[in-house]
Amino acid sequence: MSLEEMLKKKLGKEIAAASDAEIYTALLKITKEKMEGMEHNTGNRKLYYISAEFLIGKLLSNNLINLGLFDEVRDILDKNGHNITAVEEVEPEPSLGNGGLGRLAACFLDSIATLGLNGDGVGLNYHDGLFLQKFIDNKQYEDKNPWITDNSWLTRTDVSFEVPFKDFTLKSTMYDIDVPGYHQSKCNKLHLFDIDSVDESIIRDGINFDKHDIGKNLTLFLYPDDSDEAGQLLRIYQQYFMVSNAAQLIIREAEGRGVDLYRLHEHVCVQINDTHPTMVIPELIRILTQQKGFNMDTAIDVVRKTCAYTNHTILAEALEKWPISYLEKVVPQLLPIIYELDARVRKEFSDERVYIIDNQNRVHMAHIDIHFGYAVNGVAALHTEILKNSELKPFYDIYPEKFNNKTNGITFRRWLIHCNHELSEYLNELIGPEYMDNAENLEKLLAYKDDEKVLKKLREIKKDAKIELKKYLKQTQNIDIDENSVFDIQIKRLHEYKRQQMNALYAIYKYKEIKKGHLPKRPITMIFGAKAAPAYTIAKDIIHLILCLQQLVENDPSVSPYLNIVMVENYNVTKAEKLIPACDISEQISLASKEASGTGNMKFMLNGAVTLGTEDGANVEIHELVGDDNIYIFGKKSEDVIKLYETASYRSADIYDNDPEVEELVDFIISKELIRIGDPMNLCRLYKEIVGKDWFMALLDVKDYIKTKEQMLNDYEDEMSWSKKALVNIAKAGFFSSDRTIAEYNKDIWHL
Ligand code: RUG
Repeated sequence: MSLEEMLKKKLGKEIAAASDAEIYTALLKITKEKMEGMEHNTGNRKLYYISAEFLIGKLLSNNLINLGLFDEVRDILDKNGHNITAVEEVEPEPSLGNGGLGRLAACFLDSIATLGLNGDGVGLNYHDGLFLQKFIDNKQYEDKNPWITDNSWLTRTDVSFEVPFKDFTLKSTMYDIDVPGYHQSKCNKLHLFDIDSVDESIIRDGINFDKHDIGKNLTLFLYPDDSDEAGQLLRIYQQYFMVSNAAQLIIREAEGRGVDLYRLHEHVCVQINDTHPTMVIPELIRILTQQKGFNMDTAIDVVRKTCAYTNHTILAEALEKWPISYLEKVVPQLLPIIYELDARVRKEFSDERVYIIDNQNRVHMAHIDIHFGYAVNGVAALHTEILKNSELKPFYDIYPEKFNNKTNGITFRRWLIHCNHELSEYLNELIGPEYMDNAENLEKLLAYKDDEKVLKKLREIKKDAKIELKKYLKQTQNIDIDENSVFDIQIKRLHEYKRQQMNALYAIYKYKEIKKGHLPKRPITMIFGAKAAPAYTIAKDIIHLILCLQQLVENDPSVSPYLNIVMVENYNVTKAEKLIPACDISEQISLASKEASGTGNMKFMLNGAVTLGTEDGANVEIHELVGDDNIYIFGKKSEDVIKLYETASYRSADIYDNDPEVEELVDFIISKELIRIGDPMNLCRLYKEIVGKDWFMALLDVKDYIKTKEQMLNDYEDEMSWSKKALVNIAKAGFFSSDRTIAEYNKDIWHL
């Protein structure tokens, strides 16, 4: 039966007569059936990629692309008076992640399947995911974010385990999402564990709920507020539930394959994505010793050869440390094992910085991973060097052979072929489709770097994407933007180290310049998108500042023709897919040393934006690849920043007091213009934070930042030379394909 006939049959009516929602559901069912009929990848060693987040985004188009059906479906819909973009709109976006960490896990699943490797994801089925962001009175409010509908990509399986906690046991249910590779005949799975008793009706006003009622709340939200003890305990419940299910699944599947558990490591590999799944190590040891007759030495040895850990941050506050007293309340069965692991470390090493349990009775999760796993990797070259030479130096001194770098990557299926059809079709025409299978072929584009026709076409494609974004923002937020302006975009989690506040200071600078009559050659559209963690006060104050600036500029007719500030509400994968193709200037302005890698930087580059960035994370590798002429680098280097921290010698107040230009920008946060619009409490708190502390040193780099951005805006006016920069960025992006990253993981760590 042809695809068109199948669709008609599923719909029970003519395609032309069906609604977009009916077509979406029918396509979902057809796609699911196709994937259910596919065999799973096989191999002697199987990977389990355990992660608290899988930011998978909408799946329909991507699944169709990977199954090779997208063009056919688009044509069938066109022929019948429908449009695939409108059908895509119907799909709810699962918000199973927060940012780069979760999106990386999703890109990795795509690449693992594409390379035909035997590897599944394991995580949790959060019913309301990360919160839905709303702006009310220029402030962020959090609401629930349900995404599971009657017809979803989830398939309920009959796999179920008992997960023992101190005071009760919970029975799990495993749901699966199929993961097809690009043009592959086999596929993999994402396993999401859940409990049947979860109860969404306990959520009241926004995202508040009773944190104690674990039987009802366990899988409601990703990252529930952990600013109090109940919140932290809930996170431990979630983490243990995730890893206990994972461990039981691993053992059951291994036994099902006839694996001798004493040789588990030869057949299984567990990748621990950040520290959230760390408890899988003591849990596996517990199961092997208590249920499978292993002695402690052997269990530790086997588990050590099975587990590998990826570190995604050097921020101390993001490296989890759980108080023993909390673990005691939730998972006392793990404590004897954690004590045993700590005792072994203490026996072998005298340096207390590498102990598992510190003198405040807290368990350092990353330390468990490093001692009792066989590999530790950072996610960009600079990040791994910082881990080895400073953050994790005492561990690197002990285990140099465990440390390795795996520079992050992104799947080109979603971040080029799907989100930018026009560009990918033009690339096909110019350099042939080989880049879709091997991204390094994008370099063929360099042959056209002086071809005016190609450069002009690239500019036209960018303009079309800007027009699309303009329509989208009008429709979704009733915001008007000008496609002839420069689009300067910063989209990422809201965090002080990412320095959205420094970008806001640039907005203040530009506003003041325009007020003084210094008009830019071309209007500028500054776009932000970011969620702040609900309990992160200063991050919310920064959002408030940006929204107040947006209102100020919008209502000032002497400024609005030249500057537009837009904060996109509820920034998510779907919005990123619209924003990234339309971007001219990609803002990657973290304080050097603090951004482990970044992956947005790679997505922007692939879509022909030029980076404005510090020498941080993967920006360093982008810089090396594109060369000085095709990136704008500013700010202090990571060595200098690390020294400033070590010597505790940074004082933002000194800069503020001694530099009237900086003082003028910062003072504007509490100016009468802004106080009239905003909440004085939030604005004053932010002002004080920047003058009195500025932990992530926005004032250190702000002037260099402004100067470099001005240079960029100037250079943008030379259309051909800018377009050439865009071309070089696209051509050099091949290195950042997650297929390359996964091939490296497999060669160096997984050996599947
Ligand atoms: O902040 C990092 C990004 O730099 C990185 O690109 C991404 C994927 O490796 O992970 C992000 N990350 C780190 N998200 N959460 C954390 C801390 O747990």
